[in-house]
Amino acid sequence: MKLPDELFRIAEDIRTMRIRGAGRIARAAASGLAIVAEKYETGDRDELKEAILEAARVLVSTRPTAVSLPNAVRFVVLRGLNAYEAGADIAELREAIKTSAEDFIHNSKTAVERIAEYGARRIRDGDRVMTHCHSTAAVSVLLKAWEQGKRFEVFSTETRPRFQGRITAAILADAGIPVTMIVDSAARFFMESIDAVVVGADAVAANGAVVNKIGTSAIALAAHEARVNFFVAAETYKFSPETMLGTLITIEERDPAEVVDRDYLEQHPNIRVRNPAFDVTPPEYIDIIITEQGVIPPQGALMILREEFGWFTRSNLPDFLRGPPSPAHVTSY
Ligand code: RI2
Repeated sequence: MKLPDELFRIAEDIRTMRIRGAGRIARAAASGLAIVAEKYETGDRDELKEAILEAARVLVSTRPTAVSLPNAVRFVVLRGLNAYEAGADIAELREAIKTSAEDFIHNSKTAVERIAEYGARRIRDGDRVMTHCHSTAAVSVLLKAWEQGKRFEVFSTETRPRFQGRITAAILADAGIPVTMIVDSAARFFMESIDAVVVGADAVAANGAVVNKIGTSAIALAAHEARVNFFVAAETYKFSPETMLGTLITIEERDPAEVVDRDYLEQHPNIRVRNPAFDVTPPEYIDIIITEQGVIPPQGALMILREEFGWFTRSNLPDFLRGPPSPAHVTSY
């Protein structure tokens, strides 16, 4: 089976974080499946189905934490499998995959726009807002509020070790929003002067816990201590259906060389460096989750999951799309 090179390029870009951010990863995965549907050379619908499943496997194995990735792949594959089982011929099967990928990408972009609208209502004139990492959803809330004429300032963490906070700060500054960049460990120092924290999410669990960039839970703890509102902006495809069944979300650990350079690691072989990419913020520290369906308290996560993923437990998905990624993908690259 020779899958198109473009598919492997997308997978590699996700793995190395050239494509990053939970929403972007999901849209890239959907487009990867559409490419396979369009370009995989065969006249046999069974072979095309296998190629799509193999492509799905390649994509979901790239990064283990952002649930948007398997959710996007499931959305596209499930419609393809349904068409296949309904007797679609090869052209119809190609079309089913392509249109469901397009639908996912369209819905995903619309969801971010709605989140911006709902979230902007929570930003007030004169606020000082803190954010962490680079989340398209969180940034869109801030940009929308600014566009509506609200005037506020933002404290943006730099976000070690990959410095995604620099992307956030640049986008906000380009829009004219006053922005102050701080090191991650300064979050508590500044918290007493902050009115609200807005972050994105890589995954939301059934109990309302939010998995987001490492450091988020410490910021949430500091916000909780200082009685500062803590908002999460997350599309519903970041909610994890597996957690309805009690599965824990896997936290990705990345290469120690992202934290300290290889020379240092070689000079100090007895120092162990660990690099978890995400952490878990418990629901008690979260005031609201802003979704495209509306604003919910974290306790409403299960309701969203039932509505959006009621099909999950009874679907005809293959096993590898129903469980968490294998532990092989969790070790550093
Ligand atoms: P959007 C990112 O993960 C960050 O943790 C960010 O908060 C989250 O995805 C959501 O991003 P990474 O890919 O979907 O930088 O809101 O590891 O853009």
